[in-house]
Amino acid sequence: MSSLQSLFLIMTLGLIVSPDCHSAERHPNVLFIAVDDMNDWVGCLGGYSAEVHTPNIDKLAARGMLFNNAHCPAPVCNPSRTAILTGLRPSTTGIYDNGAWWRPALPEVVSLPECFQRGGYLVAGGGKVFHHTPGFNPPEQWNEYFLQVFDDHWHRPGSLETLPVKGIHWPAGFPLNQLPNVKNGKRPPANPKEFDWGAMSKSDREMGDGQMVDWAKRFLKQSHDQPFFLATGIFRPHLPWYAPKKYFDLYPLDEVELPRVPDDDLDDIPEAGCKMAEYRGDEWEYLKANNHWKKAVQAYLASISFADAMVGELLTALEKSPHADHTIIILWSDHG
Ligand SMILES: [Ca+2]
Repeated sequence: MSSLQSLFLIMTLGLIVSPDCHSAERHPNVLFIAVDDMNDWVGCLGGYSAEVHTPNIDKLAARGMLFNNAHCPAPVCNPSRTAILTGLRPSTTGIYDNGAWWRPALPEVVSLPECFQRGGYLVAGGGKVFHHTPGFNPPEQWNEYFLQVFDDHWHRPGSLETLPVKGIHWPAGFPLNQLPNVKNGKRPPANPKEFDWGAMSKSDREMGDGQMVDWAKRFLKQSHDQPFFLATGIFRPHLPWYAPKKYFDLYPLDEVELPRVPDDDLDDIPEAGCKMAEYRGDEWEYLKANNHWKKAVQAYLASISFADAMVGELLTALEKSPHADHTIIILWSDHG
């Protein structure tokens, strides 16, 4: 289980050396890329038993520093992200799940974007940086924010400000995986609204992540009076595993390998962890009973490769920008 919960980081730094460039005296910019729910199934970490297509992340790892023994602070979004963005472990904050709003619990804490803001940085964010439910991303800590655009029923303008709202949007043909329980809203799964996967007939830039990346590319094209901290939160490979069809085509179903699940996998896990595994374990049984395990793995792989393509778009935009030689790049995932 530990490999599924790993968090990895890649850092690179380019420093200005040109003597005629005034920005040599400035603090470096930071491009901070979060990828949601991505485990070690990337080429540079070798966590998947077969080939996985992550050329952009692998290229970044090759030119930077890869932290291949990093561990996530918690196996779900909110506590992991709160820990990363405040520097405090869940055992210090008391935030262990997705329901606890971090700001009222930590009124004195200075978050990472606030820290940069106080240090004279221009602080911009887009997509899912803090957890994506309402109130979890205090707007005053950003100079500019591009709200997350969802590809599923969350998708609506300004969704982070207004959730929960009326007018649920379902992708055409929902559920794309055609699983009966998902169609009928029954358990398992615990959350049938997002327990879906399939190829979308959309271009990269029509996807929610693609729209966020387009915004970030526009930000990178501009020159800025201050050094910047640009946080970009890519939502895939978080469920639902929707991605353009070309990413599914990378992984023909008959070539998809299932992960090894040892019988004693939970023997070294504390009781609380076993309860968590038990709580969602029925979803895996449901997949197997409906002949969907391989299809789910295929969709997760496709979503990883789509996220990798989004990382590539950001890196290319940075390379072409006036900031290319004076920006630290950090890539991380909150958990697998
Ligand atoms: Ca997550």
